[in-house]
Amino acid sequence: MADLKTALQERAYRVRRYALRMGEVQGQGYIGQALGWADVLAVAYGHALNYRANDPTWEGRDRFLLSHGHYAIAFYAVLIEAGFIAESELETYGSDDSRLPMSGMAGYTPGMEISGGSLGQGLPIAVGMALALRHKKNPAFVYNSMSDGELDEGSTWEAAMGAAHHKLSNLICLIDINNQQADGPSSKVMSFEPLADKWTAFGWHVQRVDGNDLPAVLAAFDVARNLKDDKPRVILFDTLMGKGVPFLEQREKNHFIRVDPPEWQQAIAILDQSQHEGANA
Ligand SMILES: Cc1ncc(C[n+]2csc(CCOP(=O)(O)OP(=O)(O)O)c2C)c(N)n1
Ligand SMILES: [Mg+2]
Repeated sequence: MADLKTALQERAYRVRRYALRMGEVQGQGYIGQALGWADVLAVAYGHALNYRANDPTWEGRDRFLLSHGHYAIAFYAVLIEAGFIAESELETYGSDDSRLPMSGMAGYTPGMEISGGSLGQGLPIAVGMALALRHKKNPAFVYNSMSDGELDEGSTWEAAMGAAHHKLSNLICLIDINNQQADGPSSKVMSFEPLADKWTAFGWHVQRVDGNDLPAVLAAFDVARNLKDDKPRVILFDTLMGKGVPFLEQREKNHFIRVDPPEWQQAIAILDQSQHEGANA
């Protein structure tokens, strides 16, 4: 178990590092979100999901929907880590003809199931996929990865109601509660607490954990995958934008964290240093 946690922690470090390198290529990117969501993605692709990196459309794969398409930089980082994309390809991030456009696009990137980004569409699509898989007696899970801003969308709650009605125990929704949206803190834009109570009332099995506490993230995925009841499952992950790079964690939070050109390499150096120290601790 200790080995698994260490291996996942190393994966999370590399996900953060790939994301920072892509950010440097373009001089921009939703890096605060990528650093905050890296632990969840590392556990998803390093432990929880069934997939074949060399056969991304394998019928038996668990489906992972990137509903918040602007998190693409984070997702490409984990696709590199998982072997869907060569590391060298990150140099093309966001450029013309790249398979790594700045918002996630199905058909461009191996492993990208949907074109997210128009927020609030992932969960409704996930409900349809989960229904279809059950109909076909395919035991795969559907994971919907989404942001707290998507809780403002009525479509999210319609889908939540439908998932419980249809007893979609093959659906696992992962929500990044970073308390940030484009127009400010989520609590100021459209308050959603008490969030666990809301999902419970909608008929879901609910867990709420620190999304940057890797052992807690791992345990939550295991609970969600192994439950024996017939409810859809949601994991609410409280995360910190910029996690792992203290000067970005402390930077005034907004949807698009400012990073000056020399800071990309500084951030990578800090990340490497803390990984090195952690490995020798
Ligand atoms: C339906 C829809 N409305 C508005 C937008 C514009 N938009 C893009 S990102 C974003 C912020 C949504 O909140 P969240 O994803 O939680 O932001 P973050 O945590 O990344 O700052 C908005 C409103 C959109 N992409 N889709
Ligand atoms: Mg948010």
